[in-house]
Amino acid sequence: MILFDQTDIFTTGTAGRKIFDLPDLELMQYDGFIPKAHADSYYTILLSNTPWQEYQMPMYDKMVTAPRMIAWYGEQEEAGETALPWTPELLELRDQVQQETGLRFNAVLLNLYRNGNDSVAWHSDREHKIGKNPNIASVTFGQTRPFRFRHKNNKEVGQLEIPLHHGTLLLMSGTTNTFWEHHIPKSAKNMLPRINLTFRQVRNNGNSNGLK
Ligand SMILES: O=C(O)CCC(=O)C(=O)O
Repeated sequence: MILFDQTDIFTTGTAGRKIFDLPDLELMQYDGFIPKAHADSYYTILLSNTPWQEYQMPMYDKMVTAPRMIAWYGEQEEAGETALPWTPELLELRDQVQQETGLRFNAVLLNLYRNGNDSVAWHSDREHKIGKNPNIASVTFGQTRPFRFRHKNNKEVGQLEIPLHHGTLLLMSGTTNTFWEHHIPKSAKNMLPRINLTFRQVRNNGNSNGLK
């Protein structure tokens, strides 16, 4: 069961911000957080100026190339040696996210989904380095892709599907990542590139890279 079309699962917060009313879930969705003209400009700059990298991830007993490209930014003391230094655009975006959420973030993981073949498998963001019940602020540019959530042990709650649009902010907090998993499915449709930024609060353990 996909819950997105059920209007009773969210209440409208102030000025277009949506809060979802589902167990163990703390999500705030703000479409149009970055207005279109600015979103267009960030999309173009991030797409062409980011040193996108493929990376290897464990799958069962072997390593496979992840179906997306990534870049990891932050202060090296906090985000680890692999972190790239903040760029002016990423700092601008971080400021806007911090102002909206009232939270502070010290690292950001950029994901590039080149086309419909790129995806992210079901997972939750619960690595040791971002702590229990992390606050994660996601900003999307480019192609709208559905972002799906499923509860890990309450099977009576259906899947939630949120289309993440160009300029949308999604804040995941509280127990969301403890009780829910999320993923971006592959699509057979013709899809343009999508960039997603997840701003994170990482611990100073010297070897974080934000990757699952
Ligand atoms: O691309 C997205 O919207 C989500 C990315 C994600 O799940 C992650 O970086 O952990």
